[in-house]
Amino acid sequence: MSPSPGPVLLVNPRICSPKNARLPLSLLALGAVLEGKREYALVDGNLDPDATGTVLAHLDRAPHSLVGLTVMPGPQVGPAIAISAAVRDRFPNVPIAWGGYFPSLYPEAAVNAPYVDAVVRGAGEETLLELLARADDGGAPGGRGPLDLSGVRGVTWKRDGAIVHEADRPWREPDGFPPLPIERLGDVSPYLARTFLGRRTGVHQAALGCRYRCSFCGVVSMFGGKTLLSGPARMLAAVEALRDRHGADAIQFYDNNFFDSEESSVPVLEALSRAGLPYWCYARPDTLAGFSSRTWELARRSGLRMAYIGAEAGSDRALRAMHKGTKVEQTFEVARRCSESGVIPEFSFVLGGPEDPEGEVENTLLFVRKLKAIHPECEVILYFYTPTPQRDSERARRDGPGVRAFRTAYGAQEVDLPATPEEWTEKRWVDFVCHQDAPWLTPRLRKRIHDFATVLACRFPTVQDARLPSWGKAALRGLASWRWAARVYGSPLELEAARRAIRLKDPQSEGL
Ligand code: B12
Ligand code: SF4
Repeated sequence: MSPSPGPVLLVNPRICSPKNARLPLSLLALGAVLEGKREYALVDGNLDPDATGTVLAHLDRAPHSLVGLTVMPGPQVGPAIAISAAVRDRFPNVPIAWGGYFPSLYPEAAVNAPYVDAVVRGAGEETLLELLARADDGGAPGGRGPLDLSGVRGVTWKRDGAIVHEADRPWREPDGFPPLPIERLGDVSPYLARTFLGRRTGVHQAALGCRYRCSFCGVVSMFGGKTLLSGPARMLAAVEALRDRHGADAIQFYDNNFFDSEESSVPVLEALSRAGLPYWCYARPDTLAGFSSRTWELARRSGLRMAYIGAEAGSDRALRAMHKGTKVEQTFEVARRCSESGVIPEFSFVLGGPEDPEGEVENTLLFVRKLKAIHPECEVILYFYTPTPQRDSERARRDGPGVRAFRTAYGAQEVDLPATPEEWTEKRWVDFVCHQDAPWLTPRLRKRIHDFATVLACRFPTVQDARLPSWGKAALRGLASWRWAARVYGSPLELEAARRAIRLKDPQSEGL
């Protein structure tokens, strides 16, 4: 007879400082499907200074059926390794599963570690339930035999040490999932941050995926160019719950592309007008540029204050090469529309594709100056072009849509991607996933971009820094203005020193 099912522990390893912590949506989405079915607890390393100790204490108290960790590529992999290795060491029989973008994009590397039994690719809700059923069959909690996950869709696991990829699990419409059990977090105040938008900013993701296929973007590999829209009713209910039950006075939407089309956006905007909260979201230049004046007016009334817009490059040629599907004129048009509507656009760029880094970078810097002339308050985020490896479509056609179609090598020179979680923690790979560096950039070009970004950040201090007093911003502006006017960006040592002393927020690394 199988023993009774044990509790589940869901863990968000540290990815940012406590002041930047936001509601851990990945864990809450999983908790939602466990509610009423299974005992579970959440541990958030962003707030808990000793997440490993807390996890071990939970496991000490009761034999668990599973420890599940959510892992994003980059800075979260190291803390995920530390927690998983400590669990494996003290409780060798408790199954450990990783889910989220890191294992979904790099499943072979993620499972290639003694402290990971299974990785969950893509959507986690149904896969987690099936995984738990298998763990129970295997004799969990705590004293399981080997896990047998054959046939569990969306899982990559190890059978007798060999990596096995089960078929992909299709994504389900977001409206079919239960509401997030936010009250499970206890006091949510630490998650409702003071931002440019409000004193208590909540977060929500309404739709899933993105139907575009920009060649650099990890969302393409995760969702295969599909959007699953959420109805306005569910979104409004979630926003009102954040407002009325938890005291949120502003919202940050995490949808990869909040405005899918004008037609689908109008009912969403109408619903948000009823909620009456200022909000931030991700958007595309072509969609926003195509909105009618009426829809722009509705967007303004709905509370849209800031939109993070993937401008990406300053030439149509570069945009075509990235399969972005937008035109630079649309970015200018959005800057004008935002300016008229009092919306602050946060334009992000991916600088220096491998074909023409020097020319493309100079062109983009000029483009940024033109945008600043149209809308001086617009924010600019400069990343390096380090495309997330996409699925190999030829291989997918040949072998079927399985995980083998993920690339294990990268770029024209076919550089091998890391083969273990540990290798992914090396600085060069963390910089790579954070778009902070690319192998083909020369030291001169790196410095040029760094210097430009410093002058830009000081000449136009970010409105997102709600802590910095206005005298600090005025001082930075004054110091940087001659350089910006004369286009002298080289070695701005005085600005770097001033920025350090004044401690201006960096939206690029911290988010809103
Ligand atoms: C919030 C967020 C952050 C926050 C983290 C939260 C916080 N502050 O507490 C911050 C700002 C720190 C952050 C940082 C980074 N992020 Co981020 N982030 C997001 C964002 C906007 C939302 C994540 C989220 O909550 N999603 C909602 C949940 C419900 O979805 P989910 O996580 O996918 O979870 C589902 C499944 O994956 C699965 N699942 C997840 N975990 C687990 C665990 C188990 C056990 C199981 C079974 C299943 C499972 O089940 C869930 C339900 O189906 C996403 C975009 C997006 N919309 O997802 C980008 C995103 C995930 N980030 C991304 C990246 C790359 C980063 C960075 C590493 C780099 C960068 N430049 O952005 C940085 C690190 C920067 C640094 N210097 O530290 C990429 C990942 C893809 C890629 N290109 O590799 C995304 C997709 C953005 C993008 N479009 O490129 N990020
Ligand atoms: S960059 Fe934006 S629009 Fe393009 S695929 Fe990614 S999420 Fe979609």
